[in-house]
Amino acid sequence: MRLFIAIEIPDDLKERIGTLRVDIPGARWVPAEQIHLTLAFLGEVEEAAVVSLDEELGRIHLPEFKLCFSGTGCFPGRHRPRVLWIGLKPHPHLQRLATLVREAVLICGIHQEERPFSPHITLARLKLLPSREFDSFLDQHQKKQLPTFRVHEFTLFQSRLTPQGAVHTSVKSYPLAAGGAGVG
Ligand code: 2AM
Repeated sequence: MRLFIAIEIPDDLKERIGTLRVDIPGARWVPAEQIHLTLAFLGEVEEAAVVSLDEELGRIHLPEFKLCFSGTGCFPGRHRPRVLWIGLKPHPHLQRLATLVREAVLICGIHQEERPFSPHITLARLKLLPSREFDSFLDQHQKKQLPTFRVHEFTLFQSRLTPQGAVHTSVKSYPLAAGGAGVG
């Protein structure tokens, strides 16, 4: 199974983020219903390892928390953008959750990319060099404000690659403890 672990975004926010979509040459926009915040990308995982992964993810105990969006940007840089994203204000619980999730993956012997966790929500993937439309999108949304949202669980997703693009299905969600102190 091709797997990743992410935080789901509430439907109303996904719709709202979806409305940011504009015509940028070479941009493949993430469909609104697929918008998520990736904690760890696992790639292909053997069925046997999924059982222990489920156990390890179930051991994670953290309080729920609130997240705030914070502007837009791109990876790896503005001169050669590949990923256009919306950022999130750093939150200690988010960082801790990503660390625990990645440790759980490691304990199960599943290989994962060693990219440091950089909280973002991918809006579009880009195939061409920056255009006027791209520059004006970033300029326009640099200080974009969106409503905060409460993170009360994280989810193991399966990603199936199809000729029409990746199809994401939720495998299982893991709750965070209710009543945690939020920020923002
Ligand atoms: P990102 O868009 O937040 O950067 C599911 O495929 C998710 O896993 C993607 O949305 C992507 O997160 C993340 N991911 C990280 N590395 C990946 C890779 N090598 N191939 C596909 N997805 C990857």
